[in-house]
Amino acid sequence: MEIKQAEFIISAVKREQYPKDQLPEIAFVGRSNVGKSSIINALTNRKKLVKVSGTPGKTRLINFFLINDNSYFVDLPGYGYAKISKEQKKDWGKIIETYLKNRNPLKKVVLLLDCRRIPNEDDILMYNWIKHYGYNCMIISTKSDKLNRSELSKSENTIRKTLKLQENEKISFYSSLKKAGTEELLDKIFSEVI
Ligand SMILES: Nc1nc2c(ncn2[C@@H]2O[C@H](COP(=O)(O)OP(=O)(O)O)[C@@H](O)[C@H]2O)c(=O)[nH]1
Ligand SMILES: [Mg+2]
Repeated sequence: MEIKQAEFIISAVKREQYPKDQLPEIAFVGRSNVGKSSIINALTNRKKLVKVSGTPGKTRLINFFLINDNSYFVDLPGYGYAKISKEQKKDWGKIIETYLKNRNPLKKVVLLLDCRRIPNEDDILMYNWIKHYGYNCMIISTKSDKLNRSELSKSENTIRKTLKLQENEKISFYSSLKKAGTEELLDKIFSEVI
């Protein structure tokens, strides 16, 4: 699959600002600096649809992008930035929870994990949250250009073990730098969505 059109629609703070047209949504979430902005740009084949590496932890908004006029990519605020206050962390939780609760158009949550890092407590929590709310979770391990084949295989095992994945839960590896396998990855992202 190919993305021919990608258009920024709104940065939402409140539920009332979410799109009301009921088109299926695919949400992206992950630790700050995991490469979330980069992958959305790579998948949509746009250099600056989303700003890359602005001040981490500052985005408190949920950004909606209309894709091919038939679905949305939803950019959820990144978590785990060390320098934010407890108050800000609470805000983050509220923003994510408000979105995840009863979001009928949400068809899949893409959890991004850096292939060079062991998933931490926040990642595990996020994964369990997605499952708790009953959403289809897809895991993409980012920045795969940073590791060789055997290191990637090791990284896969670590992720599987840490998140206690079932055998049928797959991990996709991707590099927003190299962009190899973009169409195949998009096929997987959109499978069972539209
Ligand atoms: N080598 C490499 N660097 C990447 C890749 N994706 C993102 N980065 C870098 O990682 C940093 C954080 O990326 P960004 O997309 O802003 O992450 P975000 O905070 O999750 O939105 C930036 O310096 C990017 O250039 C990738 O696939 N390969
Ligand atoms: Mg970002």
